[in-house]
Amino acid sequence: MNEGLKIGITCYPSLGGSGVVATELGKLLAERGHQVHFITHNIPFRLGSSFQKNIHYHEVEVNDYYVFRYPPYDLSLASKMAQVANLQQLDLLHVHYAVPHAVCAYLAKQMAHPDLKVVTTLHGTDITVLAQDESLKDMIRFAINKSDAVTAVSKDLIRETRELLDIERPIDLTYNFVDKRVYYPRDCSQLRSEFAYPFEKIMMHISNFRPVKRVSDVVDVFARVQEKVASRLVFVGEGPDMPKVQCKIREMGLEDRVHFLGKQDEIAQVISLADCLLLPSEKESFGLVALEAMACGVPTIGSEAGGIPELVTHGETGFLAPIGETETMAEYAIQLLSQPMLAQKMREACLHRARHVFCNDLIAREYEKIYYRVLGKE
Ligand code: GMT
Repeated sequence: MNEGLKIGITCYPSLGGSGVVATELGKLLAERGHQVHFITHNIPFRLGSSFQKNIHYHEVEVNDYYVFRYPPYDLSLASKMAQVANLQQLDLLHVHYAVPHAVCAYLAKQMAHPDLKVVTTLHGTDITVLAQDESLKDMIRFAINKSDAVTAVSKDLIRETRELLDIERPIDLTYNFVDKRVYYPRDCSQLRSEFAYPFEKIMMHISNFRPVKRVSDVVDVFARVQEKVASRLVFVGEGPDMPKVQCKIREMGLEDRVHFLGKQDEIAQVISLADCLLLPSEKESFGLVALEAMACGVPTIGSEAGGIPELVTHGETGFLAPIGETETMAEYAIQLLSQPMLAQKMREACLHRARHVFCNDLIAREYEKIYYRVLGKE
């Protein structure tokens, strides 16, 4: 049995898959007896405000000194990381998202005690979007190469990191995970009646409505499906493409069949309402929301982008089509929503796959193995 570790975690604390994964991992590690120190500019939203054993929070305060045109958040973060590492004698910093977190961790390591290690987890757009920016590319490559271990959330992201940044060092695969105590099919018969008649099906899309999510494709798919299957579309979340999507829905005369729930905290409850999730993204290193749906027994119909095919097994736990092929996606959705036996089979396959392949304990152990390896305590 290995000893408990002292781990600093830095992530984007607001809504977003990388912040969710980092926070949930921190909570799991704390339950497993490690001392976890979140070092962020706000309390991560998934952390909650109640006291949790083994979890500590260190706020990064940015100095707004009058000569600064731009307050230097990155320097304040690096300095705070080093301070916490020294004061708490952290074993390692686990940073989520390359920019600026892996760069700040490198700087912190130069200032902290000599045994401090840095583990960087790549989540997606830090590579698929930012690493295409020539002004950031060298810095991202530098931070990745200087980390003691690097993990990425899908094989596809590992491949893309190697290709885009010409990186040869080992990168560990650490899939996203769900906590089976939270994500399971919830009873939502009462809530369901607020959105749909008993004979109607519910299709759902959950995202931050960024252009990479191709939310307009969701509307195209739904427009075709509702001509053949009595159904409703429920949107959860909000973001930059929301006005465009609302306009499209009005133009297509679908507003009576579409519901917008805005941002929601109780995703397991909301997702359990759905008969299928739509995820037609342009880029998606993993697709945490499809895993959350899977764990609640809800199949995904989506694109073959990025790591989605590693999560959703085509024909077993959902259906996938090339990016932008909304007609094919609609055909799959009609098949799923109109064949109760297929829907039941997929639901069972979803529950099985989520519990056995992407379960929290399994992935937490993978991370622990990496920590002990970099610390030479295998
Ligand atoms: O998908 C988003 O827009 C949020 C983004 C993030 O950076 O928080 O999510 C990324 O990380 C998640 C957790 O690892 C992955 O499940 C998402 O697929 C990934 N998003 C993209 O690659 C677009």
